[in-house]
Amino acid sequence: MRTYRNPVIGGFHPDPSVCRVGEDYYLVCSSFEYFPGVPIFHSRDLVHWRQIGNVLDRPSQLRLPPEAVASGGIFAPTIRHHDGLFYMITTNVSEGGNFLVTAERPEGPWSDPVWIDLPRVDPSLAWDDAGDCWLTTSGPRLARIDPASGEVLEGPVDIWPGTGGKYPEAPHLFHVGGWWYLLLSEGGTERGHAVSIARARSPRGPFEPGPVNPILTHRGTPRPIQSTGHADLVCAPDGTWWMILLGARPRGYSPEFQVLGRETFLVPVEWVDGWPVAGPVEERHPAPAAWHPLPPPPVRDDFDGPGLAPCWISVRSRPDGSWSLTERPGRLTLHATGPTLDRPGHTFFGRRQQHHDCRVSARLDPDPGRAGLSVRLDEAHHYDLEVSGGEASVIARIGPLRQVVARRPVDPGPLTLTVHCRTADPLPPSVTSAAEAGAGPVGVGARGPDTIAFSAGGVLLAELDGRYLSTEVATGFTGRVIGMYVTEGSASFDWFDYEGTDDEPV
Ligand code: 6LW
Repeated sequence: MRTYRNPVIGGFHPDPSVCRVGEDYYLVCSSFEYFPGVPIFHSRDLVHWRQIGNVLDRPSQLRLPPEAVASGGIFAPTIRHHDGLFYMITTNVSEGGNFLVTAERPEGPWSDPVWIDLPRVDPSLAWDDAGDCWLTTSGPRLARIDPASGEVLEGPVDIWPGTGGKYPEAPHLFHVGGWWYLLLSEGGTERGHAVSIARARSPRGPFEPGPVNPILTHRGTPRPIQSTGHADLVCAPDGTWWMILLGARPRGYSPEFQVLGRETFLVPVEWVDGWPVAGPVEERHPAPAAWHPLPPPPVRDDFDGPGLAPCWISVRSRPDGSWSLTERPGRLTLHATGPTLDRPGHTFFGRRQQHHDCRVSARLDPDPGRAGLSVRLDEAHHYDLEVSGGEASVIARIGPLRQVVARRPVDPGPLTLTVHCRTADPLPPSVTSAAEAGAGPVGVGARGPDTIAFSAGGVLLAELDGRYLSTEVATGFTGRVIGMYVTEGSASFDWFDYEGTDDEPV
């Protein structure tokens, strides 16, 4: 029997929402303080996804001022298709609140925001047969709106609050077989996460809870996939139902730690006596009937195309003039906009770390400037491999501490920088501390359950404990992003490689 492998979209891709149009599926995720925002993916089988763009790709749609804290910005989006139009509704918690944008084609262009004067997060849309548009938010609350103007026509009112878990959120309404099903997540987005269900004859309720709630949770289990929740449902053309949801893959012991953030998973749904039943979420499940594999994504971005690939994200904004693909053709040239990665306003082009084991390399001409590769969770948690003034150095920023942990001279001119992330599995019973590592490059031999190694020109400079760049240390809703930066002058990058090495093909 053919199976597929979870997660279906690895790395920091939380709060997934999915819709189907004919035989095509479209999926969006949260993006928080990153610009452009709300990555959008396409699939023909729910398993193989390709990013086709970013819904919020211009400042008129997404403003993230310097005060927008890490894990602020864009929270959970919902994508729906109604009457020939795509709708994406989300919340900018740092500027403006709830809004929706529309598009005729999922790759865009998407409209400017239609603002909706309602509090709370996790907005979702559903239409009834009369054409009325129902909006739900965390709480959960229900309102009727005019999606063209954003005007609130009725409500908001509280609806079924779940089974008592904290943060009843991510409500989605589905009209199936004469019932309105309310799918809800509760218990918080960490290890207590759960998905519950209720139904009513009208979106206004009253809602009766399902006979077995939660319908899906991994709380309190030793399952390798944890934090499962924030779910959306979709029906395939063959009538089978599927749930898309977030989960995490923690590693290590007491406490576990997660470095990739919350990822996107897929699980089959059965209907039993008129109620959906799903889970647990396994690493492998029997595949959907449709099967449309995609070629593996290219390891190398040569920066030879006319535009940037959609995987590249910057922090808060991407000012014109801070980057160019034409200044030195075939290269990504970056100009510094701020002097440090420790504060907002710097020039950074990164992509999500999607595998526990991966190798990232870039060919850099520092031109002369201060530039390099950074593995980041936020301004206060990043490791940098930096080139400046004839020297390559490794800098660790962990909370209030900032330390140059290794440096060595390098020849002038282009240089290849390499970052190698590894998570040990099976886990070692003990962790050697960096202090015990002895002579040689910093940290080498201090192999904890998660390491990040930094090399310049093929020479290893340092190997650091990756757990400091985890959700448990940094807190927040994101995951690791690895990318190129410049904090002084300018630099050009000839190419950037990202190779995930821990995945079997799906
Ligand atoms: C999101 C909430 C959640 O708004 O985390 O897992 C919050 N669920 O629904 C941020 O991603």
